[in-house]
Amino acid sequence: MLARPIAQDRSSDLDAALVRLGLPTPAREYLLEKLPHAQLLLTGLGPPEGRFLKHLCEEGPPGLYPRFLSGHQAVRPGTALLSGARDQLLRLVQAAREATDLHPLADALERALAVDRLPEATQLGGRRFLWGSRTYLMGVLNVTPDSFSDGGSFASVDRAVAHGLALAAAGADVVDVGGESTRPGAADVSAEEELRRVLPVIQGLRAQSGVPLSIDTRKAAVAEAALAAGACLVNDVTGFTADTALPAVTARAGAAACLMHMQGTPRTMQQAPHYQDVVAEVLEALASSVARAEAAGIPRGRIWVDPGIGFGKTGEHNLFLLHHLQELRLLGCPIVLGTSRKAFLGTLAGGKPPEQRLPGTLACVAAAAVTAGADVVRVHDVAEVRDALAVADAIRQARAGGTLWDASR
Ligand code: PMM
Repeated sequence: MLARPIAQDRSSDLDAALVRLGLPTPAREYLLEKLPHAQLLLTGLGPPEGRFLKHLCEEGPPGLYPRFLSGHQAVRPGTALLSGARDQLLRLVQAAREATDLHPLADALERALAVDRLPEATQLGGRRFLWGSRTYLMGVLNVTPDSFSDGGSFASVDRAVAHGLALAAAGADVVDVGGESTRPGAADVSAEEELRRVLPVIQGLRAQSGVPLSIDTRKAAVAEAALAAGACLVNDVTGFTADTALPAVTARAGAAACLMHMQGTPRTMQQAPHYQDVVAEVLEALASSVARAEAAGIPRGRIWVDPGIGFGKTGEHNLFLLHHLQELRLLGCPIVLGTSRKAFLGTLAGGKPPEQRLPGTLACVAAAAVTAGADVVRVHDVAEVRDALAVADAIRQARAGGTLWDASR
């Protein structure tokens, strides 16, 4: 059972309105607990949950509970929409808690009402990632002969290390080192070959820079050696589904994990991507990935999630996911977004090759930052994206609208 906020007042926006009313802080805090409106999409409801919601919301005292709209049960069984203010929804959670056997419904609703809460900060190397303060940058360093946009560019260790240092100097908060291409149709690489590519680069970067390093791999053997050499984040494009030893290796090293969603494998994923509801399926798969990470002992504050743009998804799927990225907030983890130079951006711009996709990349990261959809963007062009994010993050956080908005008066 899943309850997803598909539309929700943002507390920060509502608070700005309350400031305009001249209300003092305690009154604003009280109202922010009650007023925000949310539309929750419910899926996977059983008949008892459906009956309970219908009874309470349709026959309870007017105004006490949210509005309830049951889905077409012949077409979409177990679906419904709840629409109401926070205090109405909280009353419903309380009623579900007090009923027999409705705890899963209460839990699902409670999780949906907590999406405004910021994920726990992540400590990576010497740096603290304080979510909500700005959009963080993951710089891409592919040490592969065949990645789609930069394959072969950094084939020698010296060139790769120099590029990693340049990414750090340009403002990358973490540098993601990968030795296996995951572009559509890419062939598998052995652990030995992957290690031969990435290990000297990680060692070289570690010797010359304090920037946190991430290892982009699906293999426990590669991750283990990379973590021992100084990486502190494992970026697994299979979300801990490919190598069952990878979660434990990550946990043992005290490392963080970036868990991505992919439908299929790189070899076949773009042949016929298919979803009934791409957001729901990505959400459910990522929830399983997070559960695998937690079961291995990786704490919540060290788990990042990524919808896997372009991994077993059509251009339409990518755009729909980007439009609904906020729904992934339900997982309570920071959201990583990798759209840099990807094919759908080239298509939207009339068929541009990877080296001409920077404008599309900038538009995409800026849009995600303004809507607070992403906490980390994984990009090739760190300096350019950093400047775009400086503007987009400032727009999202703008609070000084003149004396009418001044909370201190
Ligand atoms: N994309 C690629 C590789 N690794 N990792 C994460 N977490 N998210 C992504 O979107 C992602 C990834 C493929 O792009 P590349 O060839 O430019 O590295």
